[in-house]
Amino acid sequence: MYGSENVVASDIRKAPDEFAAAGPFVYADVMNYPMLERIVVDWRIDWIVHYSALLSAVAEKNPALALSVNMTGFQNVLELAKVHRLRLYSPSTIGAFGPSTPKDMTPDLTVMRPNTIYGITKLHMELLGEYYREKFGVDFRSARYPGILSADSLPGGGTTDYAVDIFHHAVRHGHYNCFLSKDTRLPMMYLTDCIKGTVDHLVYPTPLPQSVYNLAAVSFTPEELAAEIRKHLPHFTISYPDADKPDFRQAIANSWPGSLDDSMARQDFGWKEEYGMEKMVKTMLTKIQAQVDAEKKSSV
Ligand code: VAH
Repeated sequence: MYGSENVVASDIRKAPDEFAAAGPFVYADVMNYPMLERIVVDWRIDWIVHYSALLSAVAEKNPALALSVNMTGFQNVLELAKVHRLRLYSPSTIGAFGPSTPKDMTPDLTVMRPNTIYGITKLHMELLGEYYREKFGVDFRSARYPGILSADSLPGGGTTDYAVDIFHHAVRHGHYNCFLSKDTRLPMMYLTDCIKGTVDHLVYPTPLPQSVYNLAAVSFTPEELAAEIRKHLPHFTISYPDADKPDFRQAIANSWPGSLDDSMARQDFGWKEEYGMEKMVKTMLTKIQAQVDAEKKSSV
């Protein structure tokens, strides 16, 4: 949209080869405020899109690191946005809801008592961002992402990871041992839709009525996803944990909504998904099959 020459990407790890030539890429530790401020000044940054966070499953395994990165890291970029008058976009998650939240068609504004470190840190982000917007006029924007599916990156330690893993196993092995129960309904979205919804929200010319919006596309269970995959791979099989030995991520998933009401995002900035279940499954399988074919070709 603005050209990669106008975007400074950053991480604490080297950029993947395919991104290295795309534009400026710098080392940035979100825990280091002076370092971040130097980047803002040296590169004349005016918008920050902040994604640094430990996801739900890894956060439960390392609460101290999750609190540092997810909370202190966000507080650093929020303070920078205040001091340097920056626009700040940082995504929240369905994980910011909790077990007492209405599970079906969960609205933007409702009971929010998350019982995971990830959810607590993301709710902290929402509330602090909203405070800075109201108190200091910071242009803070956020959307609650569902599980995001992409064929181009491997899962990053989340509870919705099964919805990506399943495709790689279906194409490569014909079977998948799902770590969630077959009836676990969760909101999901294909990456292309996530990027479009994020950019539409980020570039909207004026601050919107809400700081934080639900974003939704589809909701499905592992069993429903497996059935859709079988339309393309008829012999695909899936197995689930024993009911009396659930995976630790089952309790996390059980605390989240099964579907979201994102009508306010559709009303306020024209959000609309392009990928429904059929198109998403076909796209994921096609992309991953192409990856497998390329691997076989290069190994010959
Ligand atoms: C997770 N993929 O599973 C992330 C996401 C909706 C959940 O935030 O932790």
